[in-house]
Amino acid sequence: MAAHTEVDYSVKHSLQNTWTLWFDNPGKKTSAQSWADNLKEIISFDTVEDFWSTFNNVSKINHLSPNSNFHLFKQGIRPEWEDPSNAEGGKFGIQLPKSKAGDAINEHWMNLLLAVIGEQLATEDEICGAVVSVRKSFYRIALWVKTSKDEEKIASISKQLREVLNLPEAITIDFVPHGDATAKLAAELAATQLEEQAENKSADDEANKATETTETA
Ligand code: MGP
Repeated sequence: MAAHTEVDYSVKHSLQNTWTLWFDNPGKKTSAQSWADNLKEIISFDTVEDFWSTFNNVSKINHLSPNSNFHLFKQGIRPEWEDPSNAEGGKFGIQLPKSKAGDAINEHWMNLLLAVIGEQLATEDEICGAVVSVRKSFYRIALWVKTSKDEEKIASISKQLREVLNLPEAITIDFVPHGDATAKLAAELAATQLEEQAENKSADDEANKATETTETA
């Protein structure tokens, strides 16, 4: 006769790290200043069971409105380029057209999360977090890592990522150092400031002209 084993459902299984889920939806394309204000910390968990109750209780990715992002990061790392753990790093991005991905995006996102929290990637120390982004015509899942310079590590993580996500060759994984994004943002900010200065100057010139005209009249 088979031995009777009792399963204790109250036992929780620890993860190696504590993870924090964040959400943001700026509603429209945002400026860098307002970006951080939109980030909302939702919950932190450190067990398999709490991961599932979180995952099962948040919106499915294909139900989110465009511009939404979920971020799952190791506790203590903010999902921003500016965080010291991200500052020298970069992200692997996989873009999936909405028309093709459909609700399969939920499975891709879940597989990425399981790989990350289950420490399935050999270079676990390099991992900062994972992001899923909903845009008008595509979804993007991304893995944020600490390095952007170690080409060997980058190639190895990319290969592992393709394996754990079971991605066909036709889907490309790109890698972008965060430095490129911050440089782009700095250039955009500088351009906006120059435009504002030019606008202020022409407003001043108009006002001066108006004063001169009033004085001569
Ligand atoms: P995004 O969502 O990473 O890029 O950043 P996406 O969807 O490819 O859009 P694109 O416009 O870059 O092509 C969108 C915008 O959000 C950026 O341009 C920044 O203004 C802001 N932003 C995003 N992130 C991840 C950060 C960040 O870490 N720090 C700051 N300061 N702004 C950010």
